[in-house]
Amino acid sequence: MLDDIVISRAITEEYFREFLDSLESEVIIVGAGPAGLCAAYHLARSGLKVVVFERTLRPGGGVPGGGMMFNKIVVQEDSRPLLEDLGVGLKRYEANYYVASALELLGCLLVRSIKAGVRLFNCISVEDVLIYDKKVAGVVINWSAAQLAGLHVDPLTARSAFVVDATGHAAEVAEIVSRKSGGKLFTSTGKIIGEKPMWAEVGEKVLLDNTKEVYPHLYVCGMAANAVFGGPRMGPIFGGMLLSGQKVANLIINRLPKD
Ligand code: 48F
Repeated sequence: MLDDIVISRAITEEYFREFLDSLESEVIIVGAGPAGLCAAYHLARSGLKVVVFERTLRPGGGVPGGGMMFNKIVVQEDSRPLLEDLGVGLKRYEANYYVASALELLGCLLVRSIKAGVRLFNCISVEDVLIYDKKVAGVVINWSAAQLAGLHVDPLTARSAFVVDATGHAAEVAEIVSRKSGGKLFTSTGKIIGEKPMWAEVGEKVLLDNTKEVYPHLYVCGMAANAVFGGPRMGPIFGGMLLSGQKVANLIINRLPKD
């Protein structure tokens, strides 16, 4: 026998048990694209409590679209160990170029991060931040559906020791902090510099340097890092996104015990 109400109660109770337990954490990651998911996986694997908020119904950001909806991605040699660790099959194309299934990468990122303990909430948008004593201390969240419908719904909050902006090209969290702090980001202008035109070689090269703290207790990774610090975009090569996620995780892991 199956009781419709037991099914509804199971979903509701389990969702809100996890949600309540996620209101305070060590790291909140905004955006479940390749950089955010890779960061979440490495942070959770090191034993930290990690919460990811993703605006859309389907996590993965730009991964499943591959290049122009051709669902393959390219990665370079230095990111190969990371993909192998995730369990993603790679096909050598020519020296320093490997091709992978975009969907397999997304599947592996999701499975590995959730099994490592990441709490991933889709359909929730970050619309603001908490700033206590000039440090980012968490995020302000709302149902994406409420935003899409234009409903006047007040948000809720989630607190964490660190926040990571992994929102991609728009660098939404850094943009909010820049606006609300009066341009106090750790960039040359204090504001978002803005991404430069496509150039895979340079974009991938500067990405790891740009992956860092951009305001006290706010880090940027992935395309958001190049957008904030003025690096070029790089299109459907994804090695840098994954390495950037891993780097931001290591920066936070090395810092947490001291704070
Ligand atoms: O855009 P996205 O895939 O960012 P990424 O991880 O990777 C960039 C590549 O996809 C590609 C590229 C490759 O070289 O250049 O563009 O840096 O993933 C960002 C995720 O963040 C979500 C968004 O829906 C997407 O899934 N997101 C954006 N803003 C918010 C958000 C927000 N305010 N709240 C919650 N999620």
